[in-house]
Amino acid sequence: MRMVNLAGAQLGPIQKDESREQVVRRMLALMDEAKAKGADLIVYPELALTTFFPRWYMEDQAEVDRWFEREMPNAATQPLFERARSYGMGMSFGYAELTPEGRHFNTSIIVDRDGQIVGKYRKVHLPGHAEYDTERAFQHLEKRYFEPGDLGFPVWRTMEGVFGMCICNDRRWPETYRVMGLQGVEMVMLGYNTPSVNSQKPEEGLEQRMFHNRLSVQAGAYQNATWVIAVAKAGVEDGHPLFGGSLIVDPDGTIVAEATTEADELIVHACDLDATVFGKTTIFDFKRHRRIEHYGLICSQTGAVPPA
Ligand code: CDT
Repeated sequence: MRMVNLAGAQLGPIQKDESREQVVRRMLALMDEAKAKGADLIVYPELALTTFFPRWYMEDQAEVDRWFEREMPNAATQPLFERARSYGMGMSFGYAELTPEGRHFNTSIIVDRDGQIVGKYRKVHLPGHAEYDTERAFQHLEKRYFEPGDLGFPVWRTMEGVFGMCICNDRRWPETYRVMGLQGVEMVMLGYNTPSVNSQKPEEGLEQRMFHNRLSVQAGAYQNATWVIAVAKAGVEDGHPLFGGSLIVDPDGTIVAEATTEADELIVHACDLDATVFGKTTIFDFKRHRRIEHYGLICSQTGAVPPA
């Protein structure tokens, strides 16, 4: 058995005027709770340090850039790195990254139990739009503020396993998990900020939206025989509700832990990375059963093209 005592640290809402330092204090409280529960890896949401700022339309680049981190760790996040290292706990969290070259990404990192950043992922599937959309009840401007990630979907051998990351909307795309599955991923870590209301389909109920969340994560886990942890930022941010439902799914596709609130909440599960072996070597023995001669369209076109 290769056990990872895994904690998902769901964050409740972060308001626009909350500072990084205030948020980090909440993250540290969840880390303390995770330590008390025996966790050795903690996963926080997408854009964990701030409100979900892409809902706000901004034209002034300086105003945009104040939501971004220019280095990691930095003064505000250093306490997270220090406490995690003192606990011997790995961690992953998302933040808005501004590179020295002036590039903007929606990023997450994996930090090992010695406090070293061992991996970085930049969100590939950016939802929403780039210009103000008068048709929407609220904006989702990720395409305005971020470039698509340029690092692909790497995995890392660390903490006695094979770990990968993706971010929010990525979880809805089977390609995300498959590319990591083809690298033998055993644990996919992801954070999300998902509005409780679909701005383009307001009649869609919350239950349906939560169903799609579970469905995407459970399918990705089962079809690639990997653990998946998906962690929400939840609750009402300046009048805009995000749903919770953070969950841990085993390599059989079964939910083993799920959050019940829309507040700061920890979910914990002892995950055996060896539980991935059966699915990887029998049901989805990729090398024996995949028929790549029939999958060409996946990499040669984006849109669907029905016959004439
Ligand atoms: N943050 C993020 O990617 N959220 C999306 C909502 C997209 S609505 C335009 C999600 O897939 O959950």
